[in-house]
Amino acid sequence: MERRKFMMVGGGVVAAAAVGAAGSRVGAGVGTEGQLSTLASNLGLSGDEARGALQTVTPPGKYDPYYMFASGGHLGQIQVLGVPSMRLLKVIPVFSRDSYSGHGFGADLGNALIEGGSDPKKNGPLGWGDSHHPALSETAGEYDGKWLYVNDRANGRIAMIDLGDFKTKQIIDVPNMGSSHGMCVTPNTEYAHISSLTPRPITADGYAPLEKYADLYRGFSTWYFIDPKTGRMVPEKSFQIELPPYNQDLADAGKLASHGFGFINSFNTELAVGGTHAMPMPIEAGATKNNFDYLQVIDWKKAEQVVAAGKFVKRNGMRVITLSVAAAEGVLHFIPEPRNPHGVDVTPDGHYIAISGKLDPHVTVFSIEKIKDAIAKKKYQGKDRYGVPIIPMDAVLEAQVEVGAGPLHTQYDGKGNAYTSLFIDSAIAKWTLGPKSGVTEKPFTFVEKIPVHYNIGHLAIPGGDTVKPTGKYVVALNKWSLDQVQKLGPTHPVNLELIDLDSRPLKTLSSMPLGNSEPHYAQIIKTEKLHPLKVYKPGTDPATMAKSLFATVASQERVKRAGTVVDVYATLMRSHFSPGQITVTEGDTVRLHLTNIETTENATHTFSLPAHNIQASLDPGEVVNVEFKADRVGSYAYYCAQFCSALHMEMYGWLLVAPKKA
Ligand code: K7E
Ligand code: CUA
Repeated sequence: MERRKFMMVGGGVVAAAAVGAAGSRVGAGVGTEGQLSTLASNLGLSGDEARGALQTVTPPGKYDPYYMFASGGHLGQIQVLGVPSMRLLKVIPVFSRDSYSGHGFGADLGNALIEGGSDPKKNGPLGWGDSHHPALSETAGEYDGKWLYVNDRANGRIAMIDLGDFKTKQIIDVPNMGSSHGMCVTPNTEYAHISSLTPRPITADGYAPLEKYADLYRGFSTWYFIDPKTGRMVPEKSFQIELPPYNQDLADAGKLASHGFGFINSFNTELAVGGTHAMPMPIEAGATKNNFDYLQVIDWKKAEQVVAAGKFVKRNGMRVITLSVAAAEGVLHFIPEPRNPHGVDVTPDGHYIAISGKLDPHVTVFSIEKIKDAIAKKKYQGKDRYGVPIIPMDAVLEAQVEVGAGPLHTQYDGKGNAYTSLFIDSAIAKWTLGPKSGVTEKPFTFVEKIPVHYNIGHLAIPGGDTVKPTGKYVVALNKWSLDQVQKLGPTHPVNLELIDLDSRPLKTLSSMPLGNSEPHYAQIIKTEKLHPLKVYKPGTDPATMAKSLFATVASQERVKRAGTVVDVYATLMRSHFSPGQITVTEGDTVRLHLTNIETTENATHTFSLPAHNIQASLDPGEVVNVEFKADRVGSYAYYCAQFCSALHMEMYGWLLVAPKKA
């Protein structure tokens, strides 16, 4: 409200912006145009900079209208930002250990996820991951704010985060895959899809010499069935489709007109495996010889039927439709696409699929109607070396729009416009899908370009990959910040830039260098769509969201001993642990059952135990179990690491590990 009032002062946008940016400098901000423009000019702000500051300010105590869920790259987490303020509000640990939240440092849920979410035969135990593509759950093609899925590019894993408590609840090591990239959710969250990036041998031990690459290495497209009540992935109801050993890149699920289909880009149809010291041939050279790679079109509804008919093999517990069955049953088709594509993005109405080839200055647009028609009429130009039918590109091509150098990813504004990130140009290109855009009557026309700083990867618009984008902003997720911030040593932060979609030409509102890690993809959802918990019901186990068997109430704290196993039922409350002393004997197994009995939101405590690498964090109402072997004699002061009250410093207790009597 206040903002609007300022805006109306003689239309003095510049003046108003100055208060937004530097209100504290003038003490009580006085809304007269003269003072505000003086402020703006004293700060050396241009009109656009001042306007940007005003349009992005979220005043103290007010909420941002959008959440942005951005992946955390090789820090392995999810970052939650408010839009348009671009403030980093939370980091949700997923694949990597995190001592702030106690994820992977002794607390049972985090430990189970981190240790259990890897297959010891294949890759475990893993302590980090590389989160790339967050995918919010959807109902009827729109984000519903319930769950979030994300892939681990490094190890081929997939995770589920509950947006009730913003905690990771499930990590699955995807069988038969060693890495992953393409990740998406189908329009009614029927499936979370994850595909491999680098192929893996289908041999029993996961090894095969590179001379056997074409025969023994395979990619996979995995469809994890999602329990509609819990949001959890159910491996027994899921299936995989075997793919050639091309590199599978990004993936997107069809919607509306293309519902039931999945699209995965591929590169390296050359099957390059790199060179040796004696015969240098980098993969980048070997994998860029062909002028065309393939868009892989998967009919997942048909795949469901093929699996139901029993036409699958079981590999490492997963139901797999082999490549030959997928080709024969019409589950899999290929379409040539300009070489080395990266992004594939279905338009909000589902009619078109936009492909960006890193080495081609165009966005290539395919039509789902034409694809369906070609499949129905078996209009094929032949088969690839694995027997997969190839649909001629001409038969399904709708348009090619020249956008600039290094196009990667496309998002939509719901008003008929598309926005494509240009990595090499360091820019975003705007182009129109059709007359609805109001920009031009002519469909598939380049409109304008806005520079970004620098090397943009993904871009994100609120709802920009759903059936109903809600527009307003596009966030550029730039890999490099170069000269944009003061010097920090050779590695600079990534740089997010907020761009106003309603301005013509497009204008940058603000930039937010992020010194945390590299978000690859992000999705932006309206704040009102989420309904997070304030506190847990007393005694909740976050793994099940039900009452924990170990929940303890005040005055019921106790220590039980059975041989060398010591069970401690403890509570945490401002500002003490009960019990405040725990005495065990060297060699005992200690099982701590901790309950935070607070009922006030924000009243989080930790159980932090020095010398044992144990760190657990407990939200109000939460139960956490910690188990360890007391194999080091000594006196240890466990404490609460969260400054929770005036007597927080006093919130500690003693663990005594007494020597074993000879
Ligand atoms: Cu382009 Cu993993 Cu989506 Cu990074 S990927 S940018
Ligand atoms: Cu509890 Cu500090």
